[in-house]
Order: sequence, then structure tokens, then C-alpha cells
Amino acid sequence: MKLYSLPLSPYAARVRAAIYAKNLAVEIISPPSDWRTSPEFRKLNPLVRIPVLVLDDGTAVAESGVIVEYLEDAHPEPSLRPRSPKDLARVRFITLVGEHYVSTAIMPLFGLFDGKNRDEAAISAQLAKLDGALKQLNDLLQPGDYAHGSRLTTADVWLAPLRYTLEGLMSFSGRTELLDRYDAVRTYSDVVHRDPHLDRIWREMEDGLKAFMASRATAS
Ligand SMILES: N[C@@H](CCC(=O)N[C@@H](CS)C(=O)NCC(=O)O)C(=O)O
Repeated sequence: MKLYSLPLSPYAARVRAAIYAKNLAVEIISPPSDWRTSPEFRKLNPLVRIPVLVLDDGTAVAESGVIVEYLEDAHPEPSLRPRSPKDLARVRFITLVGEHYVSTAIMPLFGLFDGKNRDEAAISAQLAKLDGALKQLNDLLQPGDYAHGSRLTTADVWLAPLRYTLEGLMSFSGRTELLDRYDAVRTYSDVVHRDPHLDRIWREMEDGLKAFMASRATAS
């Protein structure tokens, strides 16, 4: 199997965390430089997004959440799913809150803070959305624990890159107080650093950010 991945992409990092935790033999590769316009890449993923997992028979699996679930189904051990259906529903719920609410509130902020003529009203409105989503996520987490109990699950492979992205947003925007009221989300980075697989993707994302900032500095 091979995974088209980018170091800084939280979606690709999610899949890499699952691959590392499950100790799978997957070749992690960068997409070709023309991936956004390449007809071959579009054939692999009509959404033209990273990550994409390509199986040994050439089948492509796209969308980070779908890829993680595929890896669980195809390679069940070691499992990142709790056994009880009730616990699994909880893990999926926490994952979904991270994906549908927190992540969708974060992503536009990078563009809004980056603009030369900042739209302060739009920034405030988006920050209010993020604040609401962070409160919801925070209420679902226990400070110091994995997303659900004391072991790594499919929820954590998503929450770890999401938490890194929040770190990036705080430093990029200078709004370092963003998580002050959300202790469980704030201290989730300690959980990440205690887990070798989550810590590994955090460091890979840090390296990805350094490379991105260096390429921006060269371009400007
Ligand atoms: N919902 C998708 C999101 C993937 C995504 O948006 N990836 C970004 C990279 S971080 C991308 O490919 N964006 C398109 C682009 O950069 O042109 C997933 O979970 O895989």
C-alpha cells in the first residue's frame, strides 16, 4: 500500500497516526508536484484532495476518515476501536464533533488572519463559532485522558492533528488565549506527547510547518 501524504495536512497526519499505531507496511509518499491539475491524480480521487491510500491492487481510498475506517476493517489488529458498540458510538461521536464542528470552524480562520486587509467582523464571527465548537469538544473530554478512556482510538488519531492545528492557529494569529477556558482540549497536547504515535505525527507536522514557512519566505 502507499499513502499520498503531506506532512502538515491534518487529514494526512490522521491517517499516518493510524498507520503507525497499527504498524502497517505503507509507503508514505508526497504527491506529484502537479497533483492539483493531474488527470491521473483526479482519477485516484475525484475530490482532488490529500490524503489518498492506494492499495496493492491499485484501488484508491480517499477521505481521511474513510481511510482510517478501511484500515480498521482490513487490518483489525491492533484495534483502534473499543469493542462495545456503545463505546464505539461514543468514539465516533467525539470524532465527528472534531471533524464537523471544530475543524470546519478552524480552517477559514487561517485565510481570514492571513489577509492584508483583515475583515475584523468576519474574524470575530468565525472565532465565536470556533469558541462554541471548542466548548462542545471540551465537554466531551476528560483532562489527561485519551478521547475515550485510557487507550488510543480512532478518535485520537483525528484529535491529535486537530490539536496541532489549533496550536498553529494560536501562533499564526497571536490569539494565544484561544484554549484558556478549555482545559481538556488545551491539555490534550500532553496526551499526544505521551503517546509515541501521536507524538510522531505532531513532530512531523511541526517539521511540515517549518518547511512551509521557509517556502513562503523564499516566495515573498
Ligand atoms: N475531508 C478531507 C479533507 C482533505 C483536504 O482538504 N486536504 C487538503 C490538504 S490539507 C487538500 O487536499 N486541499 C486541496 C488543495 O490543497 O488543493 C479528508 O478528510 O481527507
